[in-house]
Amino acid sequence: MLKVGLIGKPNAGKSTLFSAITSIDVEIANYPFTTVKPNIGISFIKDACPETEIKAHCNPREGKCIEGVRYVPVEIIDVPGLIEGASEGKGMGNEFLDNIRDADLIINLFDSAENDDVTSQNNGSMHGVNLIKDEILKWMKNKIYKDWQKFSRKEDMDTEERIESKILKRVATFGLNEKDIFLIMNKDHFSSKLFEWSEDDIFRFCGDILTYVKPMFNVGNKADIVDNETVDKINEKINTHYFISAEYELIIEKAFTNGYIDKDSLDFSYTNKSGENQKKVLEKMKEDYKTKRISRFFDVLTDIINKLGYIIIYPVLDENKWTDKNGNILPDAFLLKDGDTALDLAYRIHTDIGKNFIRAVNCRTKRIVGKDYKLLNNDVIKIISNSR
Ligand SMILES: Nc1nc2c(ncn2[C@@H]2O[C@H](COP(=O)(O)OP(=O)(O)OP(=O)(O)O)[C@@H](O)[C@H]2O)c(=O)[nH]1
Ligand SMILES: [Mg+2]
Repeated sequence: MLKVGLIGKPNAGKSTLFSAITSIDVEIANYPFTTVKPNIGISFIKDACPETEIKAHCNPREGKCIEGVRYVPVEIIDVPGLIEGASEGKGMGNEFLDNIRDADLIINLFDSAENDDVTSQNNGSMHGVNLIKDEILKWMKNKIYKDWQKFSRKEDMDTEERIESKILKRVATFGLNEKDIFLIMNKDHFSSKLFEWSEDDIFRFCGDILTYVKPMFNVGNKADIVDNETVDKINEKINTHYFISAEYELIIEKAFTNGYIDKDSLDFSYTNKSGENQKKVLEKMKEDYKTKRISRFFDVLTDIINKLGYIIIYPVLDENKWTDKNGNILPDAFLLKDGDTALDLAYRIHTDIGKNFIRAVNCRTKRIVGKDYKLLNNDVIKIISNSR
């Protein structure tokens, strides 16, 4: 399952957002360090479910499907707030940074309303954005650079071992594998002699981790209490167009779970349970979504996932009915990466199926495809293998 880490300064609204998108009640308060240990929950990204094409209702093993919209589960990790010096143990310390190890992508949630002075580098929301990134980079760098001279000298002496495998000894702790290191070494330039790597090179390597392996996205929260001008200014400085309101997300989620509205999207209708007060709040919110630059978090997450080249694939056993062996319709929805092949899907289902792969069927076109077939988003695929 895709794992998304929510990080940011204390009070940025991480737990509010976590609560809204996972429907798990957690402590939310207007003081720093409310969260003292990470919260882990499940949220969803949405996809048009292929069920509509076969005029049937799917039976998702995980997640759900509502009116042809498939909710594909993703894991959300709400990390306690980080402050300047966190990489050296200040505030809640750096042990929580370890949670990033599991994350496939990181959302750096910042408070768009923090300190109006968005023109200054050292104050306000910009400070929050840069501070978090700096702390993560420092934390990684410290772990890699520790005793580097001794480590690199020793590793350089071994001429047999691949450089990726040597570096892995230092970065496995961040959840990287040799493939990730290979990717970074291909995208950026580093000496093949580890001893020649300077502290700056290692900083750069860490920056590459946050670009290529665990991409970090800045998302501005509390957009409900800032004007469009502030949003524009922030956008200019850090080039993010992702602005949300965790508070509004929570209002919608609560209104929906309490049965005041019929959907958790903005095209909701009121049920007869909703009173005047609820309607007033929800109408004001709806208006703000129209006039202020606030996006729904689901749309932001979907956009990020698309940008990163994730695709959703539906593996089935019966190419006509799109079912598994028990007759469940479209039981699984897997997140894979653009460029992944039918063979990658086979391995994803099970190592044995990957090893014994024969061919696959594109269930939409009914065409037989080989192991190198490049999967397309929303493909329904049958894998034929020799394994039992
Ligand atoms: N106006 C507004 N307030 C918000 C929003 N999101 C959160 N808040 C408020 O900001 C305060 C902090 O929210 P939390 O969710 O506890 O923040 P956090 O980032 O989890 O904080 P720590 O756990 O201390 O790191 C609370 O008073 C929230 O009600 C938002 O989108 N708009
Ligand atoms: Mg919190």
